[in-house]
Amino acid sequence: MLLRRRRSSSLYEEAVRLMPGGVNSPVRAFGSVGGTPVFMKRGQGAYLWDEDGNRYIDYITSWGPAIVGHAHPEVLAAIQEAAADGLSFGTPTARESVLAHAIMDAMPAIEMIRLVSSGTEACMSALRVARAFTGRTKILKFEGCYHGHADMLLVKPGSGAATLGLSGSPGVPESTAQHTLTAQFNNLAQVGETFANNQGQIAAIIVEPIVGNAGFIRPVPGFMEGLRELCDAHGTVLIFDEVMTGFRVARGGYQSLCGIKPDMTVLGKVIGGGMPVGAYGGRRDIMSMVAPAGPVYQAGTLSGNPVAVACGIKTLEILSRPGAYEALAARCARLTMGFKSAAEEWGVPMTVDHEGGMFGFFFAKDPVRNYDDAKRADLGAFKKFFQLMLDDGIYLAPSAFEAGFLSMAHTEADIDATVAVAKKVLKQVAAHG
Ligand code: HOZ
Repeated sequence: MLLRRRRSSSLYEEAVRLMPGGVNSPVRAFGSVGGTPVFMKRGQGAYLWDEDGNRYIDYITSWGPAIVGHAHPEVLAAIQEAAADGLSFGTPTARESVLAHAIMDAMPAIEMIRLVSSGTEACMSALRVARAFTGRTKILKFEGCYHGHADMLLVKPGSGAATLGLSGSPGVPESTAQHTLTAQFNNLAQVGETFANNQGQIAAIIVEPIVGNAGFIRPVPGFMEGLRELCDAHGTVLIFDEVMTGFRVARGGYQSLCGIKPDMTVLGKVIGGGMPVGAYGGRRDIMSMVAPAGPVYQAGTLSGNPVAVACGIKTLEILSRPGAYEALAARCARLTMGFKSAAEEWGVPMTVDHEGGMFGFFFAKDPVRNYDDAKRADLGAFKKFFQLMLDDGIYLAPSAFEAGFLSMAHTEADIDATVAVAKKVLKQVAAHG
């Protein structure tokens, strides 16, 4: 099946004249996979329909937030009910505490929380607080991890920058970037050396506990434990960026699976259920630094927005129902094993992995443990796979450096249909060489 997308093409032509690259977030531009971005018009459950009326099984789910499926009727009702009372007041509202409870019940390491409007905002705010708490300036992040686009975090970032092959960004002052140290994910020895070379200077380590912005890369056994020990030994704040993994790989995020308690946690995506909500939180002594309880300033007109918060509350409530995560994990396993066995059938090297409702795959023979490994995977094979899948109605992330996300609306039949397409497509990828 070759889908025709005439209207997407003309909308894109117009958009490139209006917006940089025709998009409002770089990965959407299909820069590394080629072709014209698909302009989506409507989503329902596990599906998206584009402006030309083509239907796709969606494996991006808005990059994670649409975990209960697009346009879930209960979520829509909650939003409508909140909206009927007014869109934004710039005052405290009762719902904010309801969402705070829902998050803190699932993540006991969060003893106090601040709601913001995006993951970027949450990450930069958490780091400001960590710096104030420790009285130190340097931070340590991992190559290929993405924590939003704040200046200090655009150093060897993943996501769109990795997709475009950028290791940083012009416009970030050297005087800012110099305080950001980097190490290879899963390389504890390198982290240890970095501490040794920067004694008493590292305020925080920020890490995606499963990397989702350089493809899907899980930590090797002992890595997270090692980070915790090093942070304890050096008085450094350990921040888990669970924007992707929070309420996605498990209700309590990756921290509930690995049993490591971070000092701070950053959230986004699922907690807003598709509306702009981010959050940062953690130890009470650290969070008490935040204004007006403490001196660290951070504010936002739309923080805790009533409609967005209502959307998040209902999403988390649906997710808390029995069997939600088991079903997500079972479908992810079915999908990734389906990809793997199809790849094996045609002799295409592929690694796959998943946790809860998040998955990834690389066209690689050996396990991918870090960003360097991810860059060595066969990006040409990914590009071919992506394009052929898209032309057959399967919407995957348009970058080898992004993860995939399933929703509760994806049925076994959706997964099997996807695997059937993948089988056909991988044969062509194999023929392509
Ligand atoms: N940075 C997001 C994924 N890691 C992409 C967001 C978007 O393009 O919507």
